[in-house]
Amino acid sequence: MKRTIEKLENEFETFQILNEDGEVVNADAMPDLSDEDLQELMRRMVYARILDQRSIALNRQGRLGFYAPTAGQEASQLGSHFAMEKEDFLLPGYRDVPQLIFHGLPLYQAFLFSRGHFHGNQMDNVNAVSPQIIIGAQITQTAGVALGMKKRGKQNVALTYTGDGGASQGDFYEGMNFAGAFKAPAIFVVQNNRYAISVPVEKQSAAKTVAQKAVAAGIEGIQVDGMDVLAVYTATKEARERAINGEGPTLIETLTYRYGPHTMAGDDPTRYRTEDDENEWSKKDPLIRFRKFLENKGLWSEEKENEVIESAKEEIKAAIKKADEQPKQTVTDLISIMHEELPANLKEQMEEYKEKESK
Ligand SMILES: Cc1ncc(C[n+]2csc(CCOP(=O)(O)OP(=O)(O)O)c2C)c(N)n1
Repeated sequence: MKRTIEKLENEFETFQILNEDGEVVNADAMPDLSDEDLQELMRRMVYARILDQRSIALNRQGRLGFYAPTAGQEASQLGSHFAMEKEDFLLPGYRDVPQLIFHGLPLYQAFLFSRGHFHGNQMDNVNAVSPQIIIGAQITQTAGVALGMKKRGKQNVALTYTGDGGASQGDFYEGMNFAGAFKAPAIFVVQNNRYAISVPVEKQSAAKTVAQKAVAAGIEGIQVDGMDVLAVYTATKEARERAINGEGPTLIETLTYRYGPHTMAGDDPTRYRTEDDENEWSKKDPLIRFRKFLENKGLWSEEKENEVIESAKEEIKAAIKKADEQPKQTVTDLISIMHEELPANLKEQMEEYKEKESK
């Protein structure tokens, strides 16, 4: 029995294209991306890094509410998202705001989501649901959305994100099993940043890799260097092609790290992570690695990066201003958006609050 597990686990090698120095170590797997695409990938990662820094500052100033830092995870988040088409359906977790923005959600709405304002959850013309807070719930939802797409004959996928903690939940196995049984066009991206808040991945599961969990569901699984944007993109692109060709779902485990705290609600990573560990991972930084790769090709410069940083800052400033200008939400707003036709108890409450709010 033990030998079976060992044999299986050894099958899951980490897929990588760029090493820490930005050198191509797997030329055969190099994706077919234009120079503009490569630059766009870098632009998105730089933008996300700036958005993260500004969101943390805004949170500290009391101008944002819930916020889960993203620095360190840019390649996992934006490399995978880059393989998606606009018509594909995105089911993000709470840390996946950058993907949601690049899928079409205006930034001011992402800020409203952070503040708990209902308009932040209104996905008008964006094929997505708002970020999931219930760990693992998005996996079963994704199986359902993907099956729906298949039944409608669409050539699209449903893609979801969770963390290693999510991969330790019951919903995770259930969702993958269901999607596998129905060969639903689903992609499950597990961003293994090594901790579920403070609980290390080794304490969550006896499995050596998250990717191997695909096997029991009868679906493909791959472990990817989550600090290598090209590897993450390539794995996701292939998963998407397989899914729309009717070959079923894929589980993608990206090995990554969040530099910041779990959320801005008081988590202190120094209580469960060592400085050595943090230093080790910062050497793997996805931006440094990809910047080196692009600079060697003459596709990136300090000047270009500064332009991206400045325009990101301007965009963020304008978006927070727009978020500030939105009308304060009322209870009647909340009630009115929940149902097409209100049930009797809510009709009653609606009247009650209309009265209160008119004063
Ligand atoms: C069902 C459920 N249980 C517990 C929580 C509390 N909780 C919030 S975040 C979190 C850790 C999740 O870790 P992981 O899935 O690895 O994602 P990460 O935050 O590292 O991106 C937990 C346990 C929750 N939100 N939902």
